[in-house]
Amino acid sequence: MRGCCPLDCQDTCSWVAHVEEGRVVRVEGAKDHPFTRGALCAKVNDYEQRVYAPDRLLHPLRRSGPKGSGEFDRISWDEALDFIASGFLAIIDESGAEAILPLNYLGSMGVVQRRALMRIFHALGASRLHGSICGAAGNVLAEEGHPRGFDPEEIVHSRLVLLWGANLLSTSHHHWHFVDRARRQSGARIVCIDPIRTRTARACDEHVMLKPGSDAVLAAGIAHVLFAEELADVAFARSAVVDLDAFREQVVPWTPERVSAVCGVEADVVVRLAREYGAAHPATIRCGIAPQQTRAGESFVRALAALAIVGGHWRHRGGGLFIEANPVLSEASAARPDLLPRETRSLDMARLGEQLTSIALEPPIRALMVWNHNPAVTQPDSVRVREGLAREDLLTVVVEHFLTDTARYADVVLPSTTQLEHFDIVGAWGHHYISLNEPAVPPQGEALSHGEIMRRLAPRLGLDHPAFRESDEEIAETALPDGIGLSTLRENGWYKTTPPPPAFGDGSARLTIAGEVPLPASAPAGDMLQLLTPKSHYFLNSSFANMGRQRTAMKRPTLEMHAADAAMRGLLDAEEVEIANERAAIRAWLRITEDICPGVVALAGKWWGDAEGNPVANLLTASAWSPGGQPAYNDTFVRINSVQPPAFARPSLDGSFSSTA
Ligand SMILES: Nc1nc2c(c(=O)[nH]1)N[C@H]1C(S)=C(S)[C@@H](COP(=O)(O)OP(=O)(O)OC[C@H]3O[C@@H](n4cnc5c(=O)[nH]c(N)nc54)[C@H](O)[C@@H]3O)O[C@H]1N2
Ligand SMILES: Nc1nc2c(c(=O)[nH]1)N[C@H]1C(S)=C(S)[C@@H](COP(=O)(O)OP(=O)(O)OC[C@H]3O[C@@H](n4cnc5c(=O)[nH]c(N)nc54)[C@H](O)[C@@H]3O)O[C@H]1N2
Ligand code: SF4
Ligand SMILES: [Mo]
Repeated sequence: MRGCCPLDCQDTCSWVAHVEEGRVVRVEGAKDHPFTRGALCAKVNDYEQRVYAPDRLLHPLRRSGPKGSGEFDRISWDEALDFIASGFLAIIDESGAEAILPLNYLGSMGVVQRRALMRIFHALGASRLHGSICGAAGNVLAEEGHPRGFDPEEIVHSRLVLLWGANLLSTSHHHWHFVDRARRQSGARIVCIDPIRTRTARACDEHVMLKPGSDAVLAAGIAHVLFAEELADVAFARSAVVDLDAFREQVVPWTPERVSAVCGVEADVVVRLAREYGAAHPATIRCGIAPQQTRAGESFVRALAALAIVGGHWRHRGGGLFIEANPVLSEASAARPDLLPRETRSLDMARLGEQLTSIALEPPIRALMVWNHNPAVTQPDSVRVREGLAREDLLTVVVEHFLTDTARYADVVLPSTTQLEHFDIVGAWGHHYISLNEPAVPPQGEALSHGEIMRRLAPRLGLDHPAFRESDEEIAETALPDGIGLSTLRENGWYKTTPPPPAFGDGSARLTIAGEVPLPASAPAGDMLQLLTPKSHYFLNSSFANMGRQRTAMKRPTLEMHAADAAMRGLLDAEEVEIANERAAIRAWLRITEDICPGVVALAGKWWGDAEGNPVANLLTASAWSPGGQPAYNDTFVRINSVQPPAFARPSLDGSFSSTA
């Protein structure tokens, strides 16, 4: 059966599910899909294991113990939905519908799984949601009109690819294929700019190791050389932006020597990079997500957008800046915002901890329905998020596949179908294909698709608009562009849409590229190190952290540290360490390496609190955002201490400490 991967990944692969005697026995990447090219990734190539996992949620649950304890009793769907409906209606009566928050993210990118339930909350007049806990900084630039991508298959025409804080071989290896083809076909050079020598960095022609957060300075240095050596495409830049002179002024002080002192990159490397970047026609900057995740996220993206414009690379096919690409799909309309009874407030989804604990919010949030999201692990400042989720007066419903850290705080847990059990269509944020997903097997246990949950819950809330009677296929169809129906998608299992190419540089200059050149965040104390929390090879954010194979492959929570930093602290390879700051303390095993920038430590993988050492990285991150709302996960500094039994402090799930000494 033809389907596709629903996960929050730029590759959105198409797959074929092989069914024998009513069970999926294997999923394999669609061989005829131009982007998937027959391969899934190390996370997903046994997705059927997720369907039949022993810890899969298969029926509704109602809390029987304290919040967060994970103690539940099995209940029926009727009991669960009646309980939710009466709870919501009582809250609407007392505080108004805006006291209810539908909290969802990208656990599944399917149109039905993501949007169907929103129809209910729109019709009720509940609070809406905006913002992002991923790449909000890039979104800010896009809202200003900056193009942030093109058809990634065209990257094969590029002559120089700068993978700027992007770890493609782990996070989107189908994209790597096209980058590597540029190298094999036309001798393109591939340079990785990353504080860590990642799997991807090792596969590139060059790895430039820089201090985290110093990227805007490096970009300013490159621009400085482009202007100084007359390598800038001034005519193109002038036709695209309104502030070229201000930008040129801004980079004048950033000589290669000054850049070198800030970034830790040799001055002659800065000069050489700039010369290569000026000479390549075209060059592409492939901008990743992690470097956006600082208080200066927007300045980082603006600096890269500026380089692409000043270099004139957008003139050529396969050149410019690539952050993301989307097919033509009107996903939001499947959520039926037209059902809103009135203008309602919209809350920033990246500030959940603040919103659940703030006394200023009027009305306060009294009910949450969570789907496709594990905020207790993935939102910044999870100490505060968990404090909010633990509120006795908060009615929390979590729709999930598994009893995640978040689901443990729920009053009611509802079991969701997985991608092999429901119909859906999926857009993409890394290419231009709309993908079809046909169910391969019926729902397991009592799991329901989000469309079906909508159809059963809506009448209990007194909602009887025809939108609440639509089938999952009809819900999906609402998002499709004119002229494309499900029958079109069924021909191949996908359909490539081609959005118009970025229109700028046509003389109607309107963009801005000047701004500040932020310096990297500095440690609050001399003995503290900067904590990075990059994506892991085998987990998809916190998804799969409970799955046996993926967890075995990850071995154990591992903190990477430079040998010089370890020596200074007398720490030994493979020993257990405490990672602590004023917020919390978690534990991991040390890996001493030369492959990370000194002064920096990295904990890959969004582990759940049930892993040994409670290695939930976001217990350490602050409630801090860029001006555009980008969570600043990377602006986190920690102390690393050896764990000397028996005198170690072990944080509980809510971040408080209990001494085991
Ligand atoms: N295997 C796997 N794949 C995934 C995911 C996953 O969890 N696991 N998650 C998916 C999601 S939601 C996303 S957003 C994408 C993210 O995809 P990527 O952006 O490729 O992944 P990240 O690990 O967030 O960051 C990439 C690199 O940025 C580096 N970096 C960190 N700080 C800085 C900095 O200040 N400057 C520079 N230049 N580099 C820096 C990190 O060391 C890391 O190697 O991946 C998607 N794909
Ligand atoms: N410190 C730190 N924090 C980060 C990041 C970081 O790099 N460092 N990365 C950030 C980024 S880039 C992102 S995108 C976010 C990701 O944050 P989240 O969106 O919370 O990502 P996941 O951890 O994958 O959680 C998604 C949940 O959705 C569930 N799910 C999947 N499919 C379905 C479905 O069909 N139905 C239902 N009901 N549930 C489903 C999964 O089981 C999983 O528990 O995290 C952010 N947080
Ligand atoms: S996670 Fe990404 S690479 Fe892996 S199967 Fe899904 S879409 Fe493909
Ligand atoms: Mo993300």
